[in-house]
Amino acid sequence: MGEVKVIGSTLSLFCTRVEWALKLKGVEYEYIHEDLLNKSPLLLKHNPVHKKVPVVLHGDRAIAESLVILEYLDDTWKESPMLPQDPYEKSMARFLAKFNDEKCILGAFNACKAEGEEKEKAIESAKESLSFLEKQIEGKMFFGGGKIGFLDFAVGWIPLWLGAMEQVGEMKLLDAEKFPSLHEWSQNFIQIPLIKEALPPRQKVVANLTAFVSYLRSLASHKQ
Ligand SMILES: N[C@@H](CCC(=O)N[C@@H](CS)C(=O)NCC(=O)O)C(=O)O
Repeated sequence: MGEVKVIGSTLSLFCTRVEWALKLKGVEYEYIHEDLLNKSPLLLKHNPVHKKVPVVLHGDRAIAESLVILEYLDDTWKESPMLPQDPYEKSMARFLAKFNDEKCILGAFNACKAEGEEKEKAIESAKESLSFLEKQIEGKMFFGGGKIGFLDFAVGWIPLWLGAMEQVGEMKLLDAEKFPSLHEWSQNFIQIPLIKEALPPRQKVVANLTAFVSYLRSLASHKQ
């Protein structure tokens, strides 16, 4: 099948979802740690378009973009399928994963870094996006039903990274009363051994995010 290598950064939620998928599939892999402040020729060669992690190398092939990688892994290793078989269900899972990345993660991050008047608006907008995820998980154990899969890994940033964003941004987004199902899913998800095993330490995620947010805020204040 060819050797599998992950070019990644352990503090990245996008890289962590790829590790979860590899572990679920029981695929052995080598982890190549990328210094995002001084990107390696290997990363630039294999992801010249975005220059971002994660990149998976499978033999002589390179696959970039975490959601694309999850689909590649699912197509290549058939055991423990992550995506639904039904075409409509599959397209919904893809749609929601994209929505999660573009609206929920970005919305929460924007709320985290926002200050002053913009903050309340950004918080409301992030909560509105999260409420769509809440509807998807209502009455279910996992997003795809009874088994962990593609959407759980996509939304898997919530227990750790959303908590870190709340801490750094001094705000609350995932209120247990407003989002009971998402909150419960999040608590259960983080207890699963496969998930726990690949999670980076919370303090490191918080420290990294704190540095990144203050860098972005200082850039913004110099522009004014
Ligand atoms: N849409 C991409 C996002 C990947 C991404 O944003 N990776 C970050 C680390 S969390 C990165 O490589 N940042 C380096 C940079 O932007 O220069 C995916 O799903 O893989």
